[in-house]
Amino acid sequence: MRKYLFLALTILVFASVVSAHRLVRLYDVSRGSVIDMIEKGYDVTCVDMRHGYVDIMLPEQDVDQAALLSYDYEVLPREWGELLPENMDDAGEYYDPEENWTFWSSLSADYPELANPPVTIGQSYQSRDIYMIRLTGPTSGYKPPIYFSSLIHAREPGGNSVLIDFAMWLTGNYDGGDTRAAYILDNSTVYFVPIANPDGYVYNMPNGGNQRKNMNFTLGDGIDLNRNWGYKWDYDDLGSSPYPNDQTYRGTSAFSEPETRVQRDFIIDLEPIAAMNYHTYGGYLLYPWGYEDILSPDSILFTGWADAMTAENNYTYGTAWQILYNVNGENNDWSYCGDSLPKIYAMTPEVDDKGFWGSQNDTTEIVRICNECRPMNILFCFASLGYVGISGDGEVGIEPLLLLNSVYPNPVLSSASFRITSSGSSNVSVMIYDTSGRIIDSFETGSIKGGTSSLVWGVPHEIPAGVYTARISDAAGNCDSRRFTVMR
Ligand code: 0X9
Ligand code: ZN
Repeated sequence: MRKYLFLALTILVFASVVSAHRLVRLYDVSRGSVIDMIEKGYDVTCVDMRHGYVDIMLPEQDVDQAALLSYDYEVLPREWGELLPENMDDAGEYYDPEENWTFWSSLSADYPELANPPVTIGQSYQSRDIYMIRLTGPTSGYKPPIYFSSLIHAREPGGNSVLIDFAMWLTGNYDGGDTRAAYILDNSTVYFVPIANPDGYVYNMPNGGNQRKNMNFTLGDGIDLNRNWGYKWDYDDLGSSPYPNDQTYRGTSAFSEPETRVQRDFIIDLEPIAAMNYHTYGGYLLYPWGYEDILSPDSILFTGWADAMTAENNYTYGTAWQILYNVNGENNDWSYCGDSLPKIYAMTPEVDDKGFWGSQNDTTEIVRICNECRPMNILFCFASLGYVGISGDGEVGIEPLLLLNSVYPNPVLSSASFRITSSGSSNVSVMIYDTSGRIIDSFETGSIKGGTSSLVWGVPHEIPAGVYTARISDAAGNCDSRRFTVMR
């Protein structure tokens, strides 16, 4: 039976002329059948093995014929898969390209001490600017960069909404409001690349919204920018296609596309410690590896982070091959691999939006997805800054490189001894934070030998009794932190 189904679907796909499409949800599909569909070039838009369904995008004229097939299926609302005519000029409640520009520019006007005006980091295939926005507080010192991106897939505006919301939350809460915002902006530099595929996004406005790839039509209908990155590019054809008209077409070579080169060069220059590359949809939180059915050396860390990050929104977490399907030439794997720069703890949320455009007429739904992703973003920043002592129960151990073993005595009276273990010799810097995340003191050691040492800190007279956090970091970016109490 299955083979006839595939034959029928194959005919449907190849017989179709480009036109309106509909999302169709097929129930009770085995993982093997999903992989078959992907290999046959179907536009598989969401896989949910927890609930036993898969969504595919089909040309509108073929949807009725799909009803004849044996799957239990449902045609999803039209607005899940395309921009409705009334929203074709402005993406409805999502932010269209102009609204993005207005929002990100106004952020620097409204919060000049926190946000820079958008900065162009390069041009797309059709010569549109790809821009970034940098947010940070006025505190000085090394403030690790954390990277956020969205719309590498041009039909996934829900991720862009989440970035806009997070930037609003960070800036709006920096002074007063939620002290976690001050902690993040005082201790890190948060970068946003809100439209990673501007040509596709601009094209989608008057054209219904089904463009996922970039607009380089030299060989087909675009290149999947999330298959064009240079780590394990072309590893195999699972979830990455050599055929130019497939939705997962990887391009003629790694980094063949200007959009991926622009992000690559910016990231290499920036050396972020962590990245959230937003996609939609499904309600997942994914992390490396994607290219093969193996766990990364940091599996325990990713599992611990993801477990805590999804505590509120209940997103399913894991590697792409555990949750969805294998992918290669993908952004996260390249960011994490450590080939071109130190490892970036890169994760991909798949926002639980209603399909691609399902919230276009419903602000409350956009607010919902933003609300459910905001705690995930906040915790991600805290976790990547080493502030949260998350331990996971993943399968693979990681070797600690720098540990803050104890603060002695604790409570501290006039001076404290921080006992640390370091895997090699390096300078170590120590920062002391209060509970709202403000840096109240800091010092740097000379070169410390590998092994165990004690760093002594005299408590400044002016600091009041209370709970504080010491955070140590070395030149390689290893860090650890520990809380302690000061008594007077
Ligand atoms: O296929 C993709 O590129 C992503 N899914 S989407 O439906 N938005 O296209 C998933 C990429 C997952 N990759 C890793 N987490 N490594
Ligand atoms: Zn995507």
